[in-house]
Amino acid sequence: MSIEEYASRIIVSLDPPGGVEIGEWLERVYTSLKGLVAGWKVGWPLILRWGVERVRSFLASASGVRLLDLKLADIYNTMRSVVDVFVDVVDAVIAHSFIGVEGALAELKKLLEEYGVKLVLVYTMSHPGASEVMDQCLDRIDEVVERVKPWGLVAPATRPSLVSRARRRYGDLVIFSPGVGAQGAAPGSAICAGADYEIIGRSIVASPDPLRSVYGLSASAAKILSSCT
Ligand code: BMP
Repeated sequence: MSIEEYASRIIVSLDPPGGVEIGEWLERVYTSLKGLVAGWKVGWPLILRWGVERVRSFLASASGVRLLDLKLADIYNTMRSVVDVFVDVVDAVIAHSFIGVEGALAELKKLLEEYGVKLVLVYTMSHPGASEVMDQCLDRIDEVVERVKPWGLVAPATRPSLVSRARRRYGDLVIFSPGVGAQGAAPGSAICAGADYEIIGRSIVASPDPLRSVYGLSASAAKILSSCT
């Protein structure tokens, strides 16, 4: 896989590092990588530190896939009032699957469909503690995924067997895998396990030269990907 091919499978998690001037930092990351990476994930760290209006205007003009990662986990009525703030400037919204279908994910999916926005569900998470509870419930989570039929899933690069499990069950869903780089998973490893995209934050966005970091990640990924594809 070439540098461009691997980069086109990266979603950059735009979580601002401590101490940066956010406008300058975002400009540097975005202009270095736009057109090269697949897209951007925006969540609480950027929204709370930079403000809703600035984040909205960045998203409105950003090219690439725009994921809103607020990990929604509430009753439908509350999720709707949160989603309403961003629904016109994002392509997909991430919600937790453990909240269940009725009164929550069924209605959220319907609302997003009306806006032409896609739903991505968290399958299980990348931190070690996810194996204490979330991984134990995957059979139940599978029932939710099968009923809701989201567009995509988030599955952990740090536990590639679970990425493979999701891929085996859901051949047609788009799988996003966080955990590459700062959390320890090797670049390319989640793609090898069946992910479509690797979500990468700190290894790119905390670097003074994000483009160089993507090149470095791509070089590591090339070795892994040559043995699995
Ligand atoms: P980093 O590469 O800096 O670890 O960032 C990963 C990003 O993906 C963060 O925004 C984090 O909140 C998110 N994430 C994760 O790390 N694990 C998950 O299971 C789900 C996530 O959304």
